[in-house]
Amino acid sequence: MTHSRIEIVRADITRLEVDAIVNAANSSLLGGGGVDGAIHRAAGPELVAECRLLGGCATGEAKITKGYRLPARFVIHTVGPVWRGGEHGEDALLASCYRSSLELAASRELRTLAFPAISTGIYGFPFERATRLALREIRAFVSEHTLPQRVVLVFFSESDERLAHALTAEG
Ligand code: AR6
Repeated sequence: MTHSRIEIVRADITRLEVDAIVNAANSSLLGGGGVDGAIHRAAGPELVAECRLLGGCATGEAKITKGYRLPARFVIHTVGPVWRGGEHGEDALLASCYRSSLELAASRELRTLAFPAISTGIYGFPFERATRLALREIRAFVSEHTLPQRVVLVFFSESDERLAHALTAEG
């Protein structure tokens, strides 16, 4: 069962009108490919200018900026782990990305938050393992906090969205 406050959608995350979208960034926070590149393109050059002031971000942590030209008001930048076989703390670091982003959103009193599938693209984290972990962390957080009120898990491809729906049915 998906929690009533957790939603799974297929979308381009840069189009979503939510309080904040999460960016699957790298530790420089200065942009890159994948969803990071799409977010920086859609937000405009002011985003990288603000990111330059943040001094990077450690893996598993999160930092917030404004959303500039995005429909989202804020961007929460988090740095997922690079998959190195699963024995290098990858699960704990990915869980920490979700928790840190949710904590930051709650501390800013944000009501709606959208996540991409962090680390499952260029960083190579196995999709099913990452999605189960994301669901577990988000469910645990929302059961203990009133904010964010709604959390959206965004998938880019139809097959990823379908698989995510199947995984939510597991429990
Ligand atoms: N909206 C929603 N999801 C998207 C979008 C989009 N517009 N574009 C891609 N995805 P990735 P990572 C999905 O590679 O694995 C960057 O260079 C994509 O299908 O963007 O955490 C950073 O700077 C995949 O499921 O992030 C880092 O160097 C998911 O987003 C590195 O990539 C994450 O894929 C981070 O790699």
